[in-house]
Amino acid sequence: MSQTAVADIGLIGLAVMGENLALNIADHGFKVAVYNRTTAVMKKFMEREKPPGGLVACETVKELVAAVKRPRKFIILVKAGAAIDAVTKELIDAGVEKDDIVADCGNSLWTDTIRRERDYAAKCKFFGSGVSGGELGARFGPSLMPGGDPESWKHLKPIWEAIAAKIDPKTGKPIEDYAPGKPVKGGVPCTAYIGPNGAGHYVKMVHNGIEYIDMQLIGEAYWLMTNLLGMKPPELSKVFGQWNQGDLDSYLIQITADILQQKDPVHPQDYLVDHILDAAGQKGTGKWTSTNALDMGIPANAIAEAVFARCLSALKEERVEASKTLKGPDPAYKGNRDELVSAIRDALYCSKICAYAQGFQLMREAQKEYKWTLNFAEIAAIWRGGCIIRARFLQKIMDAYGRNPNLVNLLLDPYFNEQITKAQTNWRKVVSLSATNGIAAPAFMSALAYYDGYRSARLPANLLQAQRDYFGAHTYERADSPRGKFFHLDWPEPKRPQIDIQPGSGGGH
Ligand code: 2AM
Repeated sequence: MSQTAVADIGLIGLAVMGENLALNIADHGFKVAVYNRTTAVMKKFMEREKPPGGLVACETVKELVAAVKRPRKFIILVKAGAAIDAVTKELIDAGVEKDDIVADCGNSLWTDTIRRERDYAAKCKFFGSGVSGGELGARFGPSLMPGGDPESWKHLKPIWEAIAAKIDPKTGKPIEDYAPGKPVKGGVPCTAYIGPNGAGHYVKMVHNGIEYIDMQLIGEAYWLMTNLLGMKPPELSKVFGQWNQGDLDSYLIQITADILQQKDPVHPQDYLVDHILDAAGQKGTGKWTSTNALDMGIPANAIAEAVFARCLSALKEERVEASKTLKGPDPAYKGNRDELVSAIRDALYCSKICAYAQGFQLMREAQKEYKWTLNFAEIAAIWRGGCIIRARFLQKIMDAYGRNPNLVNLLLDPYFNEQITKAQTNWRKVVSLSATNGIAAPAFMSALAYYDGYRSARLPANLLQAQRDYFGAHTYERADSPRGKFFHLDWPEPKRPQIDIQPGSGGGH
C-alpha cells in the first residue's frame, strides 16, 4: 500500500499504551499513522476501533514514514531498552531525516535518552518524553514530561497539550469527564517542557520513585490499622475514603478505598485483598531512582526504603520460615480507635511530605549535574492530573515553589513546615507504636529519621570521621576551623590484647 503524507504524527508499538495514546491523539483531531511490528496486532486494533478517519494503518515502517507530514513526528511506544534503538534505526533506514522528530514515550533510562539524542543527532531529532497515568491515562489524558531539543518541542507541543490530562484552573483538580470521542474542552494541560535531552525521562523516573514510596506509605497505614485495631477491609475502605476528602486526596488513596471494598471472585464472601499474595513485583524505575540517589549522594532514604520493602516482601517463602523462629512482640493496642486512625493519617501525611522533599531534592541535584534548569513549580503542576501520583497535595508543592523557586528543601517551605509541626507528635506516636508492637513500618520510620536528621544542626558524624581517621588516616575537618581544612591525628598506639597466634592458625586479616 503506498501512502501520501496525510498524518500529523506516526506511532509505533500498538500494545495497550500505544493503542490508547493513538486513540487519544485521534480524539483530539489529529491524524495518527499507526504501525506495529506484528501486522496482525495493528489490523485487529483497526478492526476493533473502526476509526472514523483519525487513524491511518501502516503495514511497514516505510509506509509509516511516508504517511507523516513534515517535519515528521513519531512516537515510539515499545519496550524500553534495545527495542528503542532498533526502532529508531528502522525509522532512519526507512527515510527519517535530520529534522524529523522521534519521541520515545516509554520508561527509558534518562542516560539512554541522553546518549540517543547525541548518537542520532546527525540522523534525526531524538526526543524523550515521560508518560504517566497507565492505560487509562494514555487513553483519557496522561501527565507528559517532554525532554529534548526545544525546537522539536515547538512541533510536538500542540499534540502534547491536546492529549494531556486537564486541570480545572479554579479548583486545581483534574477534569475527569473525558469519554471516547468526547475529549475535555479547556483546562490547563498536564504537560510542560522539562528540559533538554534526558530531563523528561529523569523527571518521569523520579515520579515513579515517589510513586513507590506513596504506595508503601499507604500499605503501612493499612497494615497498622489492620494489626493494631483489627480493622477489616470494608471499614478500612471507609477510612481511606474519608482521608480522600482532605489533604491526602489523591488517586492512590482513592483506588485504595476502592480496592478494599472489592469482593473476591473465588470466595465471594471474602475481600480480594485478603487473598492476594503479599509479594510485590517491580519493574525497576524505583530502583533507578534509588541508585541515582546513591550515585549523587542525595539522602532519598524513604524512596529507597520503599524499594527495599518490596524486595523484602518478595522473599515470601523465606519470611514464612523466619516467622516460625524469629520472635517479637504480639501487636496489642488498648487505646482509642479514632485517635489512632487520625494519628496514622498524620504519620502518612508527614512521611509523604518527606518523600516529596526527597524527590525534589534529587531533581535539584540532577539539574546541577546535567546543567538543566528545571521548573519545580511546573513539574508539581503537571503532576496534579493524569499521573499515578496525582493529588491535591501537588497544588501545595506548586505553591511552595511558586513562592520560592530556589527553595532548598520542601520541608523549609512555611506551609509544609507548619503541617509537620502540627502533625509530628502523632507521627512519632505511630512510629513508636509500630516499633513496640513489632510491626514493620519502614517508610514511616525512615521518613521520620530523614526529618530528624535533616533538622539536626549536629549529627554523630564527628565520631565517624574520627574512626575513619583512626583506622585509615582519612582526615577530618574541625568544627572550629573553616570548611575544607583537613586535619589528621597520629592516634596513640592502641593497647592491643596479647594474643598467642599458633603457627598455621590462619590469624592476621
Ligand atoms: P509486537 O506486537 O510485534 O511484539 C510492546 O512490547 C510493544 O513493543 C509491542 O507493540 C511490540 O510489538 C513492540 N516491540 C517490542 N520490541 C520491538 C522491536 N524490536 N521492534 C518493533 N516493535 C517492538
